[in-house]
Amino acid sequence: MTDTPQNPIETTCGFVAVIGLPNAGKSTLINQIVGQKVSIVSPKKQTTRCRVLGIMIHEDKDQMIFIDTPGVFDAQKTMEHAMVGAAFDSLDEGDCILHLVSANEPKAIEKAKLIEQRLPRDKPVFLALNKIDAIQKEKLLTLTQELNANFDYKATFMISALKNKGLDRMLDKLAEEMPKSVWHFEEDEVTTMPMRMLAAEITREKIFNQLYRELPYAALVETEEWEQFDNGDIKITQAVYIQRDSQKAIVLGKGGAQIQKIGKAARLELEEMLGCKVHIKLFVKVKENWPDNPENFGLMGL
Ligand SMILES: Nc1nc2c(ncn2[C@@H]2O[C@H](COP(=O)(O)OP(=O)(O)OP(=O)(O)O)[C@@H](O)[C@H]2O)c(=O)[nH]1
Ligand SMILES: [Mg+2]
Repeated sequence: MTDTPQNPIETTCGFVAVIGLPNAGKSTLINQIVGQKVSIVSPKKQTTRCRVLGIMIHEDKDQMIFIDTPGVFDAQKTMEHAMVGAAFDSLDEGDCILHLVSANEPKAIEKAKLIEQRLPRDKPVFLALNKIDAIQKEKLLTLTQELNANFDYKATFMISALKNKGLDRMLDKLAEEMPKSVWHFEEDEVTTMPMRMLAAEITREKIFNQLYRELPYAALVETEEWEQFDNGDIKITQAVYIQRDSQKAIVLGKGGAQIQKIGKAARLELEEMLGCKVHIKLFVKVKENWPDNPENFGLMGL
């Protein structure tokens, strides 16, 4: 027996499915754990539209693959059913489950039932109360007691994904649930999402953060071209699809000011991520009622 990290007896590797209501902080948590952005974040609900993997190595031994999922809500439209379906499918994939609840969610206990009724009884399920930085301590105790009365969680963690509080202890416990195995991914891999798609997601994040009302939900971003020049610069061309012609003027803004602002924010982040100069070109196009057509779900990673 050797002590190399890839010795199958010594290493573990497994999946942690992270499930919760929209806005619970799932993507924030996974980015914090992985140490870089793999999944986009916004203060608006239903930001994540598909399953995203965030991969990390714990204590040089355990490769933990976190599955970020779309928030669970009462789906009505075709696309919404696909999103919530992807979230529940992850329950089958996880070696253990982390149910993330925002401690400052109004009616958290009532709403958690939507998820609790679907949680598996045959594998370890953990509860994490997130956003403890934003709530009074007394409320946490009541929340913990009531949520544990409704489901038999293996343990409860109090965390702040944003402020990186309580995560080490949680990771130690989750690592104990990982099956003995060789690692499935290289040591430096953090996600399986292709760079073209991550770049499209970053633009979508800027849309979520800069536009209001129905517009973030009406937008779909696709990277159409990715070109690397001899000097190292990268040129990225993306289509921003919206549902109706009437939405075009708002996304473009006066004299194109709004779309330029979105492009600039995406460019700055991509330059930081890729470590080179990035040129980004965004084209706003209409794809009538795209959320109703499952043919478009591939573009969303569903
Ligand atoms: N105060 C505080 N805010 C947090 C914390 N974690 C996440 N947030 C904020 O909560 C909002 C939602 O975070 P996301 O990570 O996008 O939540 P999500 O669960 O992935 O949401 P969906 O993708 O819509 O399901 C963002 O504004 C985050 O900054 C936390 O620990 N404390
Ligand atoms: Mg998310």
